Amino acid sequence: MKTAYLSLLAASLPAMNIYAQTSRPNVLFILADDLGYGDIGCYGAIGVNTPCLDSLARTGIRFTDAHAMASTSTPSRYALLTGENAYRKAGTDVAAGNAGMIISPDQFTMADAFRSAGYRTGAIGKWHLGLGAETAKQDWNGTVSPALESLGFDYHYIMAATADRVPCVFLEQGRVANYDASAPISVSYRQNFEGEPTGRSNPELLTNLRPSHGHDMSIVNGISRIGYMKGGGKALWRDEDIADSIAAHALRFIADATTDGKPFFLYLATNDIHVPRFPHPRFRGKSTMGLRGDAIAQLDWTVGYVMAALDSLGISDNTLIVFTSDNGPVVDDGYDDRAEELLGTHRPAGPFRGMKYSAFEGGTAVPFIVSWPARIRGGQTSAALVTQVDLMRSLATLIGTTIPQKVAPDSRDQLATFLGQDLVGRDYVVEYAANHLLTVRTKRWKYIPANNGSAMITWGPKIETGNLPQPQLYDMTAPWEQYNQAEEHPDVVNALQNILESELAPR
Ligand code: NG6
Ligand code: CA
Repeated sequence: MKTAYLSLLAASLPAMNIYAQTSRPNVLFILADDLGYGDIGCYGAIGVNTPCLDSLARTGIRFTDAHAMASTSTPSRYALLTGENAYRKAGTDVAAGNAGMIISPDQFTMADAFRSAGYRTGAIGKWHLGLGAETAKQDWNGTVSPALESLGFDYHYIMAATADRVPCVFLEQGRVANYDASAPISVSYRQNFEGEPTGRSNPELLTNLRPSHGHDMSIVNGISRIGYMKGGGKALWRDEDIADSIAAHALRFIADATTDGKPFFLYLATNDIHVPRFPHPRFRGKSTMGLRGDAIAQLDWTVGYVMAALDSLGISDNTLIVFTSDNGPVVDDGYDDRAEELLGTHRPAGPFRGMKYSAFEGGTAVPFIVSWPARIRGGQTSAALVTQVDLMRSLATLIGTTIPQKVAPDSRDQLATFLGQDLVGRDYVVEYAANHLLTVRTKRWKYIPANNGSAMITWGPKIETGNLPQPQLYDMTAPWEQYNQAEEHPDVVNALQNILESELAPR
C-alpha cells in the first residue's frame, strides 16, 4: 500500500525533482576552440555580439586571469582531462586524425571521476586526443576501439581530431555516424589514394575555401584538409552543419539523462572557432569580421541553445556551466578566410601579446566563465589566477568523489576559487608553448626562459613565438608584455626558474 502510494507520487513529480534534492549539480563543460581572451563581448570583443555568453557571465563569475595549460589543442585538452601537464606524457603534440589514443585507457580521467560518482557522462564535439589502440590502425568501417568509453564517457559523439584534418566524419560510440556502406572509408597521413583529387592538384574543386598555408590534401565539401581520405559518402560532414549537429546531440544527451533522473557531466567541445571557419548561412554577415567573426556568432548561438535546453528541462538552476577555450586565438591559421584583413580594431587576444602557439600570454590566456545559479551569485568578476588543470580535482571535490592520490599530479583542488569564494587562486601557473617552452605566471610576473628559436613562427601564421636568447620577465600589471625586466629582478628570475625546474621534475 505504502509502496504503491510512493510510486504514484514519484510518477507525478517532474523527473528533475528526484535529484534536485541533492546538492550535486549537473556539470556542463563547454570548451571552445581557438577562442581568444578578447573574442567575446564581455571580454571586450569589437565587431561581433555574443549575447548568450554575455548573459552566461551575468549569471555567474567572469575570470580575468584564467589559463589553458598549453597554447595548442592536444596538450591543453590532455592536461584538462587528466590533471597531468602535457610535458609528462610523450605524444601530446597536435595530433593527426588517425593518431592512436593519447590518454591510455587505464588512466583516470575527469570523466572517470564523474562516472564513479554516479553521473551520466558524455563527450560531444571535437576530440583531438587520438582513438584506437594504434596510430593508422583504426577500422573506420567498423568499430574504432578503444574509444572514449574506456576513458569514462558513457556517450560520445565526436570528430576524431579537428575540422581541418581527415577523417571528416563524426563517430558515435566508436562507429562512424550515418555510415554509408557504399563508400568505405580509408585514411592515411602518408600518401594519397589513387585517383583522389587534392587541394594541391585540383584547386578548381575548392569551391568553399582555399588554403593559405598547408591544408592542401584531401578535399571534402569544397575545402581541402590535412591528410588523405577516401570514401565516406553520406557520412561526410558539411562544415556549415557541424555546430547544429553538435548542439542537437548535446540537447539529446542532456534530455535523456534528465529523463532518467541522472545527474550528468557533459564535455561539450565545439568545433568553433577553429579553421576551416565555415559557419551555417544563417550566421553569415552576423559580424563585421567575416567568417572568423561569424563563427564566433555561431559559437554564441550554440551556448544559447544549450542554455535554453537546460531552462526548458527545468534544470538551469542546478547546472554548473564552465565555459572556456583550449588555447589562445589565431587569425590566419591556414585558410584564405580574410580573417586578418577584416579584423578592424578587434583584438582577438585582448590585452595580451602573442596568440595561439606562443609562449607569450596570448597563447594561453583564455576567457573563463563559471555559472551555477543555485549556488553562485551572478555578475561577479574574479581576478584570481586559475588554470584549467585544476578543474579535475576541484570538480571531484564538488561532487564528493575521491581521486586516487597518484593520478592528476598537476591538478589542485581550487574549488573555492572556481566558486568565487576565494579571490586569490593559485600562487603560480605553468604554461606550455607549441615549441615545448614551459613558462610560468604568478599574479605579478610572467617568466619565459631563454630560448634560441626564431622570434616568429616560420611555417605560416604571423605570430610571435616568445623566443629570445635571454630570459624574459614581464610585469603583468603593465599591458602587453613589453618591457623585459629580467635584468632588474634577478631574484625574481631565479625564483621563477626554480619553480619551472621543480615542475619539470618527474612526479
Ligand atoms: C597546425 C595547422 C593549423 C591547426 C593547428 C592545430 C597547418 C599549416 N596548420 O599545424 O591549421 O590545425 O595545427 O590547431 O597545418 S589546434 O587548435 O587543434 O591545436
Ligand atoms: Ca585549439
